[in-house]
Amino acid sequence: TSGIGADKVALSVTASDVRLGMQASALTQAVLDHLHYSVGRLPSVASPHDYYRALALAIRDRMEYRWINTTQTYFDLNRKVACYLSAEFLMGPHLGNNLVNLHIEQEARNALATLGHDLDDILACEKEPGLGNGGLGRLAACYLDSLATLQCPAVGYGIRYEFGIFEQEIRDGWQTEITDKWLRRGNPWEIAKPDTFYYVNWGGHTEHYQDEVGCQRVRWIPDRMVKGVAYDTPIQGYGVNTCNTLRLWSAEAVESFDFQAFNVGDYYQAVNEKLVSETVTKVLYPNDEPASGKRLRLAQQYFFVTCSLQDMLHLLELAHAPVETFAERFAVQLNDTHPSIGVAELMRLLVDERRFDWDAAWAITVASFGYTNHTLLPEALETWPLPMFAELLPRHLEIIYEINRRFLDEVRTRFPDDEARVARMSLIGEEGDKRVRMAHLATVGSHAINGVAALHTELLQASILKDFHELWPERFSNKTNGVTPRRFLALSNPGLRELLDHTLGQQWLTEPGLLRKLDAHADKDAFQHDWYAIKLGNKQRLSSYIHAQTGIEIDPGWLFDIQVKRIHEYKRQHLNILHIVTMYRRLKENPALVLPPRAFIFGGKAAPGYFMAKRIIKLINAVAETINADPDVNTRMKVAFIPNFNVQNAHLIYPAADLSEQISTAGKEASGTGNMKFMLNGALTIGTLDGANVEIREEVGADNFFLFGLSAAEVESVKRTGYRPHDYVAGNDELRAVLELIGAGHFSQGDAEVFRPLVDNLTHDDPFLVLADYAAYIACQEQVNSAWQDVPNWTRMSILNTARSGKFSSDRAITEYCEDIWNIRPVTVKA
Ligand code: GPV
Repeated sequence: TSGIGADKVALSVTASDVRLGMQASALTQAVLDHLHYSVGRLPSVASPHDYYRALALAIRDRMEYRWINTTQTYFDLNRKVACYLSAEFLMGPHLGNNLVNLHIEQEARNALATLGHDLDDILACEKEPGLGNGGLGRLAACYLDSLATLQCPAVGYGIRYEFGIFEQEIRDGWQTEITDKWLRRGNPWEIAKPDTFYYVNWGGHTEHYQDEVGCQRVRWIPDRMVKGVAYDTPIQGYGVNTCNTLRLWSAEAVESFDFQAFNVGDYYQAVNEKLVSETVTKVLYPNDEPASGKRLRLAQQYFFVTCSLQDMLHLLELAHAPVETFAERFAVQLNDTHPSIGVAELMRLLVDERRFDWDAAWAITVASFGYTNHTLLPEALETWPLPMFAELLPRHLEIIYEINRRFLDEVRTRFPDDEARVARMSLIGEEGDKRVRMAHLATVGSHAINGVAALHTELLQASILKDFHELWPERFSNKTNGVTPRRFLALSNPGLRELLDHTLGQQWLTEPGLLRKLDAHADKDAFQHDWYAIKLGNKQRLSSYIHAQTGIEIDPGWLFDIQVKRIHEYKRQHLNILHIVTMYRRLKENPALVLPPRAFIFGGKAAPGYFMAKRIIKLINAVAETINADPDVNTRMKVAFIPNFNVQNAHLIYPAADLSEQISTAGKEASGTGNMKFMLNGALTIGTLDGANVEIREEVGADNFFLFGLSAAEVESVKRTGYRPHDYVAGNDELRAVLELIGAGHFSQGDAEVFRPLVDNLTHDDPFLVLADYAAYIACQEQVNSAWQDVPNWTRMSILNTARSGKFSSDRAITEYCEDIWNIRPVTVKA
C-alpha cells in the first residue's frame, strides 16, 4: 500500500474502516459516498466545487483517526504541549497540503480521474481561509506544519474570523476591497465543538473584599459577557501519524444573562448588547504592522486569549493535574504582542479565581510565557490608552499596575537613582496620554524573548528592549524564521520536487540540509538543463495565470523579477518602480540600448486606510499600462500587478521567479519570509542587508546574491546627521528626470495631482531613504542584467540558492524553539 499506516486499525476505533482506505479505489468510493450523504448531489450534476467538498471530507475522515489518536497520546503521556497563541493563522488551502502530508496525491488524482475530474481543477475550488495579513500569520501556519511534522505536542490557538483579509480587486489601477466571505460555502476542514466553550467578560468594575480566611481579594463585576466556542482544524504532519489541532474561537451570545444591567435595563438594550458582543470575531483587522488602536481589536485579543488559557486550565483538570504544574504542562508562546494580555489574564485566573498568592502565580506565569517580537517600527508597537483599557478590562489594569509596581521596584534595586530608566521601562507610558505598553508587559511576563532574525534580535536588544536586555540578558535569544518546504516546494513546485526526489531521495523534505548535495550538480550541463526547463515551465504557468487575471501577456523566456508582499513604504515597492521608470526612460532615449527583456511582477495588499500604500499600487498599475502599451519598450520590458496576492496564488508565484526583490530599508524588515520562499525555489535575491537577507547571503555566498544599499548602521547615521533627500535629487540628473516624469503625469494621462503626494514625500521627507539607495540599486540591477545573460552561470547560481536554503526550513526554527524556549520533546504517535 502507498498510504502511511493505512493498513492497520486499532481495535479501540469504532468508526467503520471504510473511511480509512488510502488507495485510489477507496478514495473514489469515499468521494461518491460524501457526494451522496454529505453534499447531497447526484454525481452527474455535481459541480467541481461539490467534488472539492466531497474529496475534502473524505480526506478529513482519513485524518480523523490520527487526529483523535494524537490528542489521546498527548493526554495519556501527560506531555508538555506548546500553545502557540496568535491573532492570525494564514493557513492557505488545506486540501493540497493534506494530500502531500498524507502522501496520497497520486491516489487522489487517480480517484478523481476515475470520476472524470482533474485534481488540479478540484484543488482550485478551495477558498483559502485568509485569517491573517501577511508574514506574521503565515509564519504561524508554517510553524504548525513543522510542529506536527516533528511530532511535537502543540496546539495553535486563534480567532475564527467570520471575514478574513479582504479580497483585492484592481479597478482603474486602484485597489478596491471586497469582503471575504470565506465561510459562505461551508468549511469542510473544521469541526465545531459546541460543548467546548468558555465565558468571556468585559467592562464593569472591581470590588475588594476579605475572604473567609481573612485574605484581601478582588472580585471583578463585569457588565457584559460573551461565549467563545471552539472550532478545530486538523494539522497533519508530513509522513507521520501526528495530527495536531488548530483551535479557533468564535464569539456567540450567551443564551441567558442575569447581570444586573440586564435586569434593570430595558430588554431591547440588552438584546442589542448581545448583538454587539457577537461582533467580536466578525472581522480580521487588515492593518499589517501599524497597530490599529481600536477598542474592538483589544476585545478580540482578550477574547481569544482568555478562551485559550481557560482551555489549558480545563485540560489540566481533566488530567487531574494540579494547577501548580501549569508551566510544566504548557509552553505558551505569544506571537507578537497581540496575545500579551495573556500575562495579566493568567495572573487573574490564578490569583482571583484559583486563589493563588501573587508570587506563586507570577512564577508560573513567567515560566509559561515566551514572547516573539516581529517588528521594531515604532508605529507598529501596541499601546492602549488607559481610559479605553480601564473601561474594557478594569481588573486587568489593576493587575498590570501591580505587576508594574513590583517590576519597577526590581529595576530600582538593580539600578539605583536612575528614574529615567524606570520611566523608560514602565509598563505604563506617560509621554502624552497615558498608555499601556504591551511589548513591556509581554517582556516582563516571559522567561524567553526572541527576535526573528539575527540582525533583528541584535537591533531589538540595542533599541526598543535595550533596558530589558541589560536587566535580563539571559532571557533573550534569536530564532531566525523559517518556512515549510512541504507547502512551498513539494506542493507548489511539483516539477522541482520530482527532480529533487530523483537526485537526492525524498528525505530532503524533512532533512533540508540534504539540499546541499545539489552543490555537486550545479555545474553539470544536463542537470542545469533540467533545472532550466522546470523553471521555464513554472514561468509558463504563472504567465498564463497573469494573462487570465490581467490580460497582460508575458514571454516566459524573459527574466521574471518579482516583488510580492504587503505594500508598505518601508518595503519600498516605490524604489522598484523608480528602477522601472529609469529603464523606460533609457530605452525611450536610446532605442538601440541592449537590455535583456524583463517582466516586473508585483503583488500585495495595502491596508485600506494607508494613503501612500494605495497610491503606490496605483503608480505600479499606471506605469504598467503605459509601458505595456508602448511598442518602443514593450519588447524589452513589461509590468504586471497580480491582484489579490494570497497563499493560493503564491503557489504559482514563488516557483516562477528568477529574481527576488527584498529591498526594504536596512533595519526595518524584522526578517521576511517571502525571501526564503523565493530562495528555496531557486530565485536569486537582490536585496539590502536587512532581516534574514543577511543570513540568506551568508548561506548562499556573497557571489550568488545581489547586495546593494546602506546598512542598518549607515541608515541610522544618515538619519542622525540630518537626511536631505533633495540633495540626492539635485545630485542625480536621471533620478530627477524620473521623479519629474512621474510627478508631471506622464503615467497618468497628464494628471499631475495623483502622484504628487508620492513624489513630494520622497523629495522632502523620504522616511525610508528610497533616494539615498536609488543609485546603488540601479547599479546593482545592471549587474543583474549582465549576470542574466550568462545562462549557465545564472542557472548554477539558481541551483546553489536552493541547495543552501536548508537553514530556512521552519523545521529548523521549531527545533530551536522546542529546545531553547519550550522544553518540548517529540512523541511518536502510533498507527
Ligand atoms: I508586528 N510582521 C507582520 O507580518 N505583521 C505584523 O503585524 C508584524 C510583523 C512580519 C514582519 O514584518 C516580517 O519581517 C517577519 O518576517 C514576519 O512578521 C514574521 O516574523
